[in-house]
Amino acid sequence: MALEQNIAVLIGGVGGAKLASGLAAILPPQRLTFIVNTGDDFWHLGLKICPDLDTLMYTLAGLGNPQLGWGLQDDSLTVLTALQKRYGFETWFRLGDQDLATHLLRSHRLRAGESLTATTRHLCQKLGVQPTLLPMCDAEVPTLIDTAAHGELGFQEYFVKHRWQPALRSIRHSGCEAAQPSAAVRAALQAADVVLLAPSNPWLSIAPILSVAGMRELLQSLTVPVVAVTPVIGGAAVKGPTAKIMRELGLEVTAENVALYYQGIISGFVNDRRNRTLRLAGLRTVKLDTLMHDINDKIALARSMLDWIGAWGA
Ligand code: FO1
Repeated sequence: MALEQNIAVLIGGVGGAKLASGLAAILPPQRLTFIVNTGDDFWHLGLKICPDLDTLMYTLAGLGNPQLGWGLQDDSLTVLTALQKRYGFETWFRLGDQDLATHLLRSHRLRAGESLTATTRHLCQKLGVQPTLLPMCDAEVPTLIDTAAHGELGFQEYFVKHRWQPALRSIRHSGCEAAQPSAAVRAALQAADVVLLAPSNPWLSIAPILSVAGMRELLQSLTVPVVAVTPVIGGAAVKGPTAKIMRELGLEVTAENVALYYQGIISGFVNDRRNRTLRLAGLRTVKLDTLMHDINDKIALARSMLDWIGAWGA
């Protein structure tokens, strides 16, 4: 893979952050842009929480909590404990003291009229994160999950409070029709030599990005490789609710069904060597080891995927 090529990555969640680490380890940071899901975002205790932006930012800054996959390593819960013990304010959403600094500063800057794109750039700069992190858009497009047991839930209510256990009936991206890719997102995609869809949950983490009005058309207008990485390995998801959601949507838990979900957007698909071979008209596929345990696995997957794509043109 020629290292002077620009890579843009659609990404969200913990699974995507793993591949991000591998890409960031082998690519010059000025060649790497992440377009991040903000459908998980919500206002909580008067603060704007952006889980997927923060997970990626902390991970790339080397500050992420490796056990949890989100939040900051070595954080504490003094403020949260005071809220609960002194004021009886129970919250199911665990916010660490140092993590709160991020939410306080971001909320302050947003309230001062700065865009989420500009605020994210400021936070990344302060943390020394060199690749570019772009929210998918600057408008709020909250993901809402309709469930049999509790009706419609906000994303974090579904994912954290109810631990993604309620059966999911449908998902909607509120405000997506009025949103648009930011100028920075548009520029990054048009400058990309390769676009990747990270092994994030397609329905929860990538779908919100694709729901932004004009985003699908923008991706379909590109003439460069657009390649997804399977989040499904051996009929299961590596982590989180992907497999459960596929079953609840009446889909067999296969890489084919992920590739079909992305049909019309992707020209390539990185399948896992444990999965059965995938054949879809017009789609280039390869089988790689997509299970990432440590940084070496992440680098190996990033390198082998970019080498495979780099050989397309040959
Ligand atoms: N996930 C949990 O399972 N429990 C939590 O209490 C929790 C708090 C939290 C705080 C900040 C943050 O950036 C992420 C947090 N997450 C928590 C993870 C978050 O719900 C997920 O990472 C994404 O929304 C889904 O990928």
